Amino acid sequence: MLNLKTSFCLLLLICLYPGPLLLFTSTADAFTFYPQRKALPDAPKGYTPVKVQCPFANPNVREASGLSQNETKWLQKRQGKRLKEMQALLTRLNISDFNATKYFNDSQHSSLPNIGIAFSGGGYRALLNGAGALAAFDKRTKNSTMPGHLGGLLQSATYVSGLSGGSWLVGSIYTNNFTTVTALLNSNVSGVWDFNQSVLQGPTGDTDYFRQLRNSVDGKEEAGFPISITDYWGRGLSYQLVNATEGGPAYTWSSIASTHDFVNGNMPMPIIIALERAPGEENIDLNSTVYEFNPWEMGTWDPTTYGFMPLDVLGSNFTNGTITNGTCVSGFDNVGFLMGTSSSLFNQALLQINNTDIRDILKDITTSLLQNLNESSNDVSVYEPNPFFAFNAASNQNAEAQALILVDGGEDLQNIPFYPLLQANRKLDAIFAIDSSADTPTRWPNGTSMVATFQRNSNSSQIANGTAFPSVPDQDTFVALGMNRQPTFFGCDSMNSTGNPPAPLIIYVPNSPYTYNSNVSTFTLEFNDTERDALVLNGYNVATMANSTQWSVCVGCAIISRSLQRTNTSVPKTCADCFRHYCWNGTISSTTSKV
Ligand SMILES: *[C@@H]1O[C@H](CO)[C@@H](O)[C@H](O)[C@H]1NC(C)=O
Ligand SMILES: *[C@@H]1O[C@H](CO)[C@@H](O)[C@H](O)[C@H]1NC(C)=O
Ligand SMILES: *[C@@H]1O[C@H](CO)[C@@H](O)[C@H](O)[C@H]1NC(C)=O
Ligand SMILES: *[C@@H]1O[C@H](CO)[C@@H](O)[C@H](O)[C@H]1NC(C)=O
Ligand SMILES: *[C@@H]1O[C@H](CO)[C@@H](O)[C@H](O)[C@H]1NC(C)=O
Ligand SMILES: *[C@@H]1O[C@H](CO)[C@@H](O)[C@H](O)[C@H]1NC(C)=O
Ligand SMILES: *[C@@H]1O[C@H](CO)[C@@H](O)[C@H](O)[C@H]1NC(C)=O
Ligand SMILES: *[C@@H]1O[C@H](CO)[C@@H](O)[C@H](O)[C@H]1NC(C)=O
Ligand SMILES: *[C@@H]1O[C@H](CO)[C@@H](O)[C@H](O)[C@H]1NC(C)=O
Ligand SMILES: *[C@@H]1O[C@H](CO)[C@@H](O)[C@H](O)[C@H]1NC(C)=O
Ligand SMILES: *[C@@H]1O[C@H](CO)[C@@H](O)[C@H](O)[C@H]1NC(C)=O
Ligand SMILES: CC(=O)N[C@H]1CO[C@H](CO)[C@@H](O)[C@@H]1O
Repeated sequence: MLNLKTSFCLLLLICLYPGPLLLFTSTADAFTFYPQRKALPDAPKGYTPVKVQCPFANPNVREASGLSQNETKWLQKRQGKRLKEMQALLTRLNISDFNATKYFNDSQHSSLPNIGIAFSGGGYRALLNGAGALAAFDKRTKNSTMPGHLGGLLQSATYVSGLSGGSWLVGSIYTNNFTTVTALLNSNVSGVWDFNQSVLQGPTGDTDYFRQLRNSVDGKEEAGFPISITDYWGRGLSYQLVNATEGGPAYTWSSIASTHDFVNGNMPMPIIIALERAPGEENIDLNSTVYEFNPWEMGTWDPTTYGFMPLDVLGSNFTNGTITNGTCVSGFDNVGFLMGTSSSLFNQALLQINNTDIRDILKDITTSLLQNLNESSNDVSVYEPNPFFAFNAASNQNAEAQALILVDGGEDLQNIPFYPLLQANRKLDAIFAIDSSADTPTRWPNGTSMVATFQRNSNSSQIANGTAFPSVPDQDTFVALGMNRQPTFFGCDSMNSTGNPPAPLIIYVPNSPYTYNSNVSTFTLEFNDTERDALVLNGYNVATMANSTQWSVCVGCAIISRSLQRTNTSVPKTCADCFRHYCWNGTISSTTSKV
């Protein structure tokens, strides 16, 4: 499709025309082509996936034995851009006895720390608390480069990951041209992030919204692709997160890979995750296969399916990793569908709608869709045809399944999306983990997600495949030592980890009340602007510890910690003090002081 669009652009000399170019307007066959400049809404027929000639010769599924060529090439671009950002950030963070300009010039390129930022699930609470942290890390946010602030960390990062509510944050930022949180919150201009009306009401609050949801999902079904509640859920989310007018039906995740600024390495790489439900499996165990969606591919590093497929041809009929007849599918990887998949636990919200007119419009949801599902399977997202059909048949639990079933990324209790950031191929040095989980009865985190990821990776011989994750204590200790109320570093000793060390350093940042009681329920779907903004501001304060200069310098130390080891540089005294203060030192405390 790209070639087609480019040729139209050249042929008609309308490359500067900013809007969609309507070539056909009959309802049945309305194809909308966009000029290259605005690359995101690139699906050929809105939400309906279409069969096309394969865009390149032999699209195939590859073994997960390393990074894709695309990622490797992109990283080279990104490294160049990050160098200056990292120097500027660390200079601002002002670590005494450490000259960032000198350090990164003197040593090899490998000294540049690789940073990832992970945004947990937890519905709108996670979206908004995460947004506050993202704003704090973004140097474009007003005042974020003043002393005690952390602006520039986003610009220095290589990866951002999101799961469930965290995937809404990541997805919304990237489909809105990597704009700022501040701009998105200005709903009158951005047209998104208006949560006054919930996703169960829609921006207009009338039944027309539900007719639009219905129509787009019908289109997909009529084209021969089995649907699930997630299709409706994802379409609904898109009106809040992508575009309020029509929910951006043509926005695909793979198109992120062709946006100009991303190609040039000007921003981190976004990854969202979901979990596999193996045939017959009801509960999602810790050993469930985790799938990631990055701009080029979807797939898993787990030694089960252990493969990646090219995302832009998701929906094509692969058998044992290949397409035999040159026919591909385009437009299946809709951003709303992917965000809906990552957050499919919320599918059940749609089932709560009691208005009979609306239920009538969405009758699929209550009748035919659920016929074959029991109550515990409302959360499924159907990827059919299964891209991994007959692939790695000996270990792939879905090798014989026509459909790949994915569910909410947090259902295995690993609510922080560490998974893509722990892969040794990605060589992460530090991961900022924004935890907006509701673990305790009063809906604050208590380390459950950290414990789950530690447990999964402890089982090295099997699903974890040698992945390194720092040792962490049990939840009682998190609570007793207050590590659920203020940031803590895990893995200060890089060798004290699961799998094959070194593990990245984890900067664990739990949601806690600074300027607002940000423990709103996961299933609160409606926020007025005052509450919304208060949650975001609190998230900013959570990440900066209310603009503490004592904390910001220690964030700098966490960033360079692994690099200092690699280059055999002695640890500046300031940093040694930081590590004494913020590192979990191995203490276990089973005093059960529940919050
Ligand atoms: C840091 O190092 C650079 C390059 O070596 C040097 O020009 C600069 O003066 C140093 N800054 C400080 C504050 O010492
Ligand atoms: C930025 O800082 C200035 C000076 O401290 C202050 O007056 C202003 O309100 C701040 N703006 C924001 C958006 O925080
Ligand atoms: C996207 O953002 C970049 C960088 O801010 C800007 O140069 C570009 O014009 C924007 N593109 C669109 C389509 O708004
Ligand atoms: C939102 O979508 C409508 C059409 O559905 C389009 O006219 C408008 O430009 C889009 N808004 C943005 C900010 O892209
Ligand atoms: C996960 O564990 C369950 C129960 O122990 C087991 O039945 C299942 O086969 C395991 N799955 C994988 C992928 O190892
Ligand atoms: C991970 O699993 C794959 C597939 O089973 C295997 O080939 C590879 O060697 C494993 N890697 C590690 C580090 O164990
Ligand atoms: C998918 O491809 C396989 C192998 O070429 C073929 O046997 C099968 O019928 C195809 N499925 C569909 C739905 O076209
Ligand atoms: C290739 O297979 C697809 C189904 O997977 C089918 O719709 C299409 O007609 C086939 N194309 C050819 C040229 O056989
Ligand atoms: C699947 O493909 C792999 C690699 O191309 C090949 O080694 C294997 O034999 C194929 N399996 C089947 C069942 O065709
Ligand atoms: C719909 O009705 C059920 C049962 O009466 C109730 O529990 C639920 O809260 C209602 N949902 C909404 C959105 O009002
Ligand atoms: C932590 O949260 C988990 C999950 O909600 C809960 O089972 C456990 O009791 C909690 N522990 C503490 C110490 O808060
Ligand atoms: C989306 C994208 O850019 N995919 C490219 C990934 O790399 C392969 C091989 O280099 C290209 O053929 C794809 O076009």
